[in-house]
Amino acid sequence: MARPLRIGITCYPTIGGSGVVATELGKLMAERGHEIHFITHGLPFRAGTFRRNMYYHEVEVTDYHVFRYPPYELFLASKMYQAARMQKLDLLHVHYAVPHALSAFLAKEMAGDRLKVVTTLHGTDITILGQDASLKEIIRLGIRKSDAVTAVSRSLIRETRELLDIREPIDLVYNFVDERVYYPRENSQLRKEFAAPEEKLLIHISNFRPVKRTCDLADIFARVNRRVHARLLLVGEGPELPNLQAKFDGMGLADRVIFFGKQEDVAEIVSAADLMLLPSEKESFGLAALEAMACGVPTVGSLTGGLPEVVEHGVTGFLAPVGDTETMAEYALRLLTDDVLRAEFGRACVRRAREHFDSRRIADQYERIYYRVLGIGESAALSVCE
Ligand code: GMT
Repeated sequence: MARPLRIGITCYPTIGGSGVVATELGKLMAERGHEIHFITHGLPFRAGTFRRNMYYHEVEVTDYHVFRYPPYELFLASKMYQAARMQKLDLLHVHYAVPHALSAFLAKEMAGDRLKVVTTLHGTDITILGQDASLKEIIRLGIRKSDAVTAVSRSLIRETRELLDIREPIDLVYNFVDERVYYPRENSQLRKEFAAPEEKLLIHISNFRPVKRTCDLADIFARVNRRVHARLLLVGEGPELPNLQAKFDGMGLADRVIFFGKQEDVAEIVSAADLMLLPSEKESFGLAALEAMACGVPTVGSLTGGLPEVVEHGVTGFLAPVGDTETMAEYALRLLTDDVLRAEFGRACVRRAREHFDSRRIADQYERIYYRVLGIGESAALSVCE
């Protein structure tokens, strides 16, 4: 390592893939000897307890009486600037463009060009917000003023270029899981708590927003249940959850569904399942599919965004067009009714997770980008840009 860095990380600290990736990356970088300063409005989900080299600076928003909408992005920018000065930060790594890249830009304007900004695009910041004409230009500004921009899939890079007309280089850095946590576990005991021996276990993990198409999830599960006895594990919280619950009640399937709510240790639960379902409308990467894959659990999901870069169709899972619940249910049944095929997919899953989404490799890529923007060492010349 050239020299340990002082890195500020900003993300949404609540449940969601981008926050999980940012937090896990922070932990990995802290283990490598870098000093990590989370600058967020709450302690990031999965940050855990005290760790060496990890610090937390809370963004507090003052509700002054003239503010109809307290300007969170300005409080964040000020906190970034203060942390940069007090902790002598080398760079800010912000996850999710809106408003984090803009706040980082303001912090850099105050701190001077010595402070570098790396922005990681995660998906809906581009694929949903980037379509909003009133936000397009400001998102472009945040991206164009960053010293480096990364995206979590090739598909997201393509969409960023198309939607926002970005010509600057964008580094492709896939998401990762920590293989010390995500690996196939012998979970027969836990499994027994959820299902009878002859029953199959399906799982879905998300933030239950409309983009996850949870109605399709219910439809796929109902179709599967007509042919095999199955149960569905639901992990996460979100606005669609009450509707989904009502839908299962209406279908007479409520007793076959187990709602877990938010869970820290997803690896333990996912390892007990036979199959992950992810029928999303959009999915720039699909971290839940990777978490399952690393535990040897194949995914059946939709052919959308970056999901085909994660799930290899016919090898580590199956993908069908968005909304095609009939085909997704058929694929699920193919795997659930053939133990040999499922075991073969399971082995391929673990292999693929280790070969393509290994945490060390991804942390190396980010580290190279950090040194590159700072102009330190050989990495100044290296690039993984698309
Ligand atoms: O909607 C979500 O899944 C949450 C969202 C987020 O920003 O936390 O997830 C996005 O980033 C994840 C981490 O990079 C990706 O795995 C998800 O695919 C992406 N979600 C969408 O594109 C809908």
